[in-house]
Amino acid sequence: SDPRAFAAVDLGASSGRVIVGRVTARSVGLDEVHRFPNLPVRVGGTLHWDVLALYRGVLDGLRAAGRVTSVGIDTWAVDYGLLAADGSLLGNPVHYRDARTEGVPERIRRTVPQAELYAATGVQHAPFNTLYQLAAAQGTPQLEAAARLLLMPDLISYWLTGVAGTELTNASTTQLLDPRTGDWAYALAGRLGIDLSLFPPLRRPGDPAGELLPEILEATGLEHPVPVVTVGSHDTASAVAGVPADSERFAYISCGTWSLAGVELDAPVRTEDSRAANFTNELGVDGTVRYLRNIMGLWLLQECLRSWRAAGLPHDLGRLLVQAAQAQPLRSVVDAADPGFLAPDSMPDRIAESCRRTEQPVPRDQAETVRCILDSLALAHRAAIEDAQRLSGRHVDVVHIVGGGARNELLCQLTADACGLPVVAGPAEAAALGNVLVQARAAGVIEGGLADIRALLRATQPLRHYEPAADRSRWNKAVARTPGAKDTVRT
Ligand code: ADP
Ligand code: LRH
Repeated sequence: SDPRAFAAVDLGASSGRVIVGRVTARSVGLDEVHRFPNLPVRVGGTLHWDVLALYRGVLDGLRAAGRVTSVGIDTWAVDYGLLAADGSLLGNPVHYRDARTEGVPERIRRTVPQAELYAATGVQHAPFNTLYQLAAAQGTPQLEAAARLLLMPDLISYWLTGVAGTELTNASTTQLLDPRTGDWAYALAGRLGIDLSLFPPLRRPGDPAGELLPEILEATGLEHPVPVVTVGSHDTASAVAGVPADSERFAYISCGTWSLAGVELDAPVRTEDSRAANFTNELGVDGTVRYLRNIMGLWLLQECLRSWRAAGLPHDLGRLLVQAAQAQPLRSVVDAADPGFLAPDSMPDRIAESCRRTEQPVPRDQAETVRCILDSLALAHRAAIEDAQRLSGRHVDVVHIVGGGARNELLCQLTADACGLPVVAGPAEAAALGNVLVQARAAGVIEGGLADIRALLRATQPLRHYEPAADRSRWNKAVARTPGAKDTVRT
């Protein structure tokens, strides 16, 4: 039969893209119809997302997509827009890297101890969790005036359809949801004075999310009706659905601006050990739990490139990676899970400073800085995958790397070597694929569960295989140089 087309809107922290997936029961083809940069803007001392530029990118992408069966939207987690009673946006959404949550977790912990927060939500401690952002916003005119809060993908969906909802996988990143019940953590929110009625009703991947409004059809040249389907609207949920695993015994690294590394489970792990190791239990597609750790990821590299470009230094990623492959391995490493790397700016200096602080040689040139970042990421990947297995009891034989980082051959090989496990790299656009295939299932084009979606991906997507080097001793020794890598809770 003829393939059916589905549009995935996938907004990542570094770029937005609209990708058309053409799907039959046996085939999946992707066509990237539009990609646009995601450039945050600092104004009045606050770091914002340029949400209207992103929205324009979405509209341009939908126009370029042409006739589609449906549209699905996923973006990064935790951030939100506030709406007035008339539906207008109250101010520009704040970026999760903004400093407004500084000191807020400490304040919250005086009301609700960390152990209770973890027991109620299963969410890691990270300063950008929606819970802390809302606590930081308490008493501001915007929050006082707000009638509704929409998480980023739900905001885009609302603008396209006029229908408001809160998608579950992304809601699970707010630190306001109980992952056992899949419903809000009412008691916790009550104690903190957070008004859960701001969130519109929960909806799940596969649920209908409305239809493109007449004005959108006109702006994009699409023909009525075009349904919007709820997908795993947290990009990492869609990316993990898009991992081409062939059994339960796999670890994944959703490797883009962040590295999200862990395993897929049936139920959350909320032990004290798990909390201390800063693992999070986010909800996935089809009732799964994404048990993972946040690692700074390629952000470290993106920020170095941005600094070098501004300084007039070479900043071609491909060339720097070739040079980094020739640089001395494991000369110095940093803790790639350290929240000290969260904020933007002067990344090469901060990496040098971290090396100095830990009494390691400071990178002497750009290639050594890139090598330091990639060695450090490989070590952090290893720590997360070892800890995930130990803490969950789920053992793995293979590491899947998906996202833009799957295109970084050096990083994939270093990760295989550090973990002592084979790495399967790809697809780079796993989030778009997870998004498209959940839509295709809702439309009846494909059937079954995540295992069937993954079998289809294995059969259709080009993947690269990396075998680990036989000798891991260098990596074993390097672990001692990143004492923080195991204990990422910064209290
Ligand atoms: P996000 O969704 O967070 O915006 P992506 O999954 O798109 O991130 O990954 C972006 C990253 O992927 C880039 O910062 C870059 O490091 C890496 N990447 C993309 N293409 C390549 C490539 N051809 N070679 C090496 N790395 C690449
Ligand atoms: C990756 C991601 C990640 C979150 C972070 C805020 O894009 O969604 O899963 O922790 O952004």
